[in-house]
Amino acid sequence: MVSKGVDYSKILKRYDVEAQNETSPEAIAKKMLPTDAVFKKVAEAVLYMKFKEVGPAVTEALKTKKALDIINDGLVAGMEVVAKLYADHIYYLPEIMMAAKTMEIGIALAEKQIPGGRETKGLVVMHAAEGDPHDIGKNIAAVMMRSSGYTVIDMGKDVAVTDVVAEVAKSKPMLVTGTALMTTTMTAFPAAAEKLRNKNITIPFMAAGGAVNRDFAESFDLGIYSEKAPQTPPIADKIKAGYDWRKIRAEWETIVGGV
Ligand code: B12
Repeated sequence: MVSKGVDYSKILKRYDVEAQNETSPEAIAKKMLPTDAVFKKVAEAVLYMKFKEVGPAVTEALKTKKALDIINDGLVAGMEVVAKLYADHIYYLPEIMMAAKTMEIGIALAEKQIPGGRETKGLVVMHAAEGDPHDIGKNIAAVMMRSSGYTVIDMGKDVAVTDVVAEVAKSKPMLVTGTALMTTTMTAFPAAAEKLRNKNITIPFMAAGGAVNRDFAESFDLGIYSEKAPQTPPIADKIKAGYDWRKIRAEWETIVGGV
């Protein structure tokens, strides 16, 4: 009811409620989703957690697009919108978990179409840090590495520093990666790198995940940084070409440029 003579501009407004009403998954998605109709359909299946629709969308996309592009430009693109919605408090944890599950169903399907049987480019050991249960980003990075022709030993999540060091000593990979999403777990990386150096192992140790930045990753010997999962294959290609951790650091921007 509006009364005459009352100045409504002086009445307290709930700006947070107003903002909530103005933003919606659809509005944000409009700005972020891929423009290509095929990739968009795949990304939307992830964004709206459509377990049953993601399979048919990926199968349809495989008729015209490459499997790796479907993963990067469709499935992961959809997950990036989900992450933005979470950051903006529009989506919550259950949506993140369901969207990740939807993405994984799609990735499993697309991955089958990536030509196998190629000679491996090299061996990589991947893990999520001791005490850290967050492995969605690592799983995406592992898919990117496998699809680019690397063999991956995925040690899983919450992997003890001593187990990482033992695995690296045993399997002699060209690169070891660690993921930390918690500030309390990222200290496992310098600890593991030191133990590796004590064994005269000098392969690059890639520190990644939301808790880590480039400064931290480069604060200990062997440490190199990767911000996004798709940056890992180009970095690995340079290691294969003979770059050590110092050279990767020196040329980091050029190596990951554009990815
Ligand atoms: C999903 C989630 C969980 C899930 C994890 C499920 C799983 N299987 O991963 C569950 C429910 C288990 C969980 C638990 C907890 N969580 Co949690 N969680 C999240 C959440 C919402 C999303 C993370 C995610 O998967 N994002 C999507 C992926 C795709 O993004 P990403 O991991 O960042 O990956 C990208 C990059 O980082 C990078 N990347 C990641 N890994 C790798 C690896 C390589 C090699 C490369 C190259 C790149 C790369 O590439 C990806 C994109 O390309 C975040 C919030 C957030 N904004 O990140 C909190 C968050 C990480 N959680 C947090 C916390 C505190 C917890 C708990 C301690 C909560 C609690 N009090 O119980 C517990 C952990 C308890 C324990 N010790 O076991 C905090 C961490 C705070 C901090 N700075 O330390 C966050 C940031 C939430 C917050 N804002 O407070 N969580």
